[in-house]
Amino acid sequence: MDVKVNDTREFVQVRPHQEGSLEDMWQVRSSCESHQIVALKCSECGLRPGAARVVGGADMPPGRWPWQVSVYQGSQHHCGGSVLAREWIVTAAHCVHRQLQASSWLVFTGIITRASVRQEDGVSVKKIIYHPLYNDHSLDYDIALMKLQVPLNFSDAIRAVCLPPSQQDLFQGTQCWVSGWGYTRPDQVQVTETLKEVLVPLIGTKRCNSSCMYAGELTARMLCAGYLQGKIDACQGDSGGPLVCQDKFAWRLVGIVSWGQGCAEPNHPGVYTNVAQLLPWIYDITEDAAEHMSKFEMDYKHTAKKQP
Ligand code: 4AZ
Repeated sequence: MDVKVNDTREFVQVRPHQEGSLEDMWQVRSSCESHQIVALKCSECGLRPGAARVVGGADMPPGRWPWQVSVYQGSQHHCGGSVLAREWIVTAAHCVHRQLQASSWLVFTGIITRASVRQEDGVSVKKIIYHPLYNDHSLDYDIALMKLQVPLNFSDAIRAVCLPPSQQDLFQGTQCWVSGWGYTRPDQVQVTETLKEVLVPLIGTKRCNSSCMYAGELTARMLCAGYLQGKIDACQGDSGGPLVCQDKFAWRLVGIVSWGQGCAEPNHPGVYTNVAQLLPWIYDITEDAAEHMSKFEMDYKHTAKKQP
């Protein structure tokens, strides 16, 4: 049912416990005396276009990872990133903190193959903000936001990813995906031509921080994903890009490619920025919390408020 309210200064009041049809329960009001406003908004993040097709076998169809962007410094791919909203890209602080001049950067969206990139299609950056607690030595708080000069036009190939809820049990073994144009062999110092993806299961932080792995180097702002036997991992050039996990509702940005000891080495899985730990900062900077707040997050806030 559609409820048409003339302009944004009007409210629809829904009376609880009233018999009759839904229409009878709606009352249009010009103020909200209870000060209890519930806004409903269609959430469009984290969805792939319905009709993605694999053309010609192994090539990745555009729109498989529609939030994946390539962040260029000058005319070179420098890092990955993800679309959070029409005007916001999220990437790693270590990708950008040495060069905060916005005009040095360009963002390319909706691409799979870098050869198809025309410099003039890059979107200019208005400002770059990295986390105030970012530590260049430990890579703690490895997150940065880029505000774009012009909002993106969303399409089947360009869409936003959802953020994770602040409280979610992410179990060891959860199957997540990392994508990027980074090195495909640790000894081959070259970014790839086409976007690659790999499935990487999450690894518990306790385990990843054990003496045979990262021996206490991981902070609460980090998480691990990958394989103890090595062989499959993110690598240089993937930094800043997305680690996404799918839940019942959508794909969510659980991690940002951050660091690791080498690439794909045994007992040294990829280390990712733990996005769920940095949500207040992201919301604060983008000033648009409700836009990409997940259903879980709303539920959580709701129940948290109810408690005395
Ligand atoms: C890097 O140098 C880098 N194996 C990114 C990811 C990983 C290692 C290094 C994870 O940007």
